[in-house]
Amino acid sequence: MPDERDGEMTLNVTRHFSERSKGMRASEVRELLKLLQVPDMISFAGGFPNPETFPAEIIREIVNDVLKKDGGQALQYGITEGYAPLRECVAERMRKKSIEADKENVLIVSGSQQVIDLMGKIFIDPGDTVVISAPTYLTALTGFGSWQATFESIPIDANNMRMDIFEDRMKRLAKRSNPPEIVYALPNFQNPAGVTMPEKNRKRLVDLASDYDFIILEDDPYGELRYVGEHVKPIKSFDDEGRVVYCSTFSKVMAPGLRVGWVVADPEILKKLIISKQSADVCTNVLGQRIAHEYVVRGQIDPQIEKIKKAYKRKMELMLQGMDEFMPEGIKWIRPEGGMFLWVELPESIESDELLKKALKKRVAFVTGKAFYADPRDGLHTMRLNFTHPADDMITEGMRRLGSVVNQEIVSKWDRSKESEDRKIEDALKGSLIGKS
Ligand code: PMP
Ligand code: G9A
Repeated sequence: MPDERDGEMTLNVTRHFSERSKGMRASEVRELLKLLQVPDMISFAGGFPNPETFPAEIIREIVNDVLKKDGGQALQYGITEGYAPLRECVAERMRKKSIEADKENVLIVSGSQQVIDLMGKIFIDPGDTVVISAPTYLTALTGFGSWQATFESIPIDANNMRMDIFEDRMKRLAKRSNPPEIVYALPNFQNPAGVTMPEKNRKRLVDLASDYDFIILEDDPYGELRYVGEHVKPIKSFDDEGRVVYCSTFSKVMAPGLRVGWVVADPEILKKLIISKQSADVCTNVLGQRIAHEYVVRGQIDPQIEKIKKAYKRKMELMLQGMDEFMPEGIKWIRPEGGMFLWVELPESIESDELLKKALKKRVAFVTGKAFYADPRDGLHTMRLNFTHPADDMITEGMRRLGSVVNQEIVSKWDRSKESEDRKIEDALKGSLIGKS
């Protein structure tokens, strides 16, 4: 029934929302984006590529050529599976990464974000379990969460997901009537903590998938962005049962605005993903796919990756220098080997929520660590810093501002705890004979 107020019927829309939508959670990164328009704001918040790396001129030429030669097709609806020559190119690139794939195993998607949604749609019934690392990519939490998944969180260390804890948890969960459906893994330069899974853990994960009968979603948007150390083979390359679904994207190595990503899966899973994509968006942006395809066949992608790696390595080093220079004692961080993020642990006395409010006033933004946990009580003293988006000099300036906010917070916390200690001493003195003659 509509509500009646002053004799007029008003809509109470809340009661029309589905149960599913009631549990949906907004992405903190997307919300913070709105603040970033403030002049002088230096943002370490969104996982944004640096716009100066975008190959706008080459894309302009490609768009011209494609529209001149084939405008009729490039502006038409495409098939849901994706532009066949692009699927072919992607499969070839996958084979170079030791993933056995041909065109038929590849679906082009509207950014790899869509894969999380489609995987939720095809595998998750309300209450089904998705195993995640803690912390994990926040839009995986909101994405699987919107399909009413229940999360099992596995802590991380410098080697990504803690495999000892993972195995113990699997043993326990296997006894339940509905053991985990999906393990969501981010093996390379994980978002948010920047940590990478060693090869032996990747192999172990695949063995465990077989033992405990779950599907792995391997999300790999950052794999190409390694600045130090050696490339590690994808989890999918160890999969001979078709249990691993691999996805990646052109967002971080070309331009995220194109919204072109891909997924590699065995035919049975791929077919379901395709059907579920049909009703999501019919097909991926066709012009975007044509641009990505031309970009690859014109031999632009590998030099572009090299160029980006060089710029981001420098930015990462600038941020690390800023940490060394401006952060007080007691702050810990993980040195990433690639990717886009630095994960910072603050002392127990500092909550990153409070810190963010103060940092924003000093015109520097970050994402609070708790956004990356399924349990809202976790990660209160952590934060994620993105080093790829700001200009080089802004990284140093942003670190100076952030360092001063952290220092002030530590001093004011110390002052407050000293004040309360002082009060206790004063109270104790009142009742004692010290100083009384
Ligand atoms: N997965 C992870 C871990 C990400 O960090 C991102 C983007 N920040 C995505 C998926 C989605 O990227 P896109 O949709 O642009 O391909
Ligand atoms: O803007 C987005 O949603 C993409 C970036 C994600 C992130 O900051 O992790």
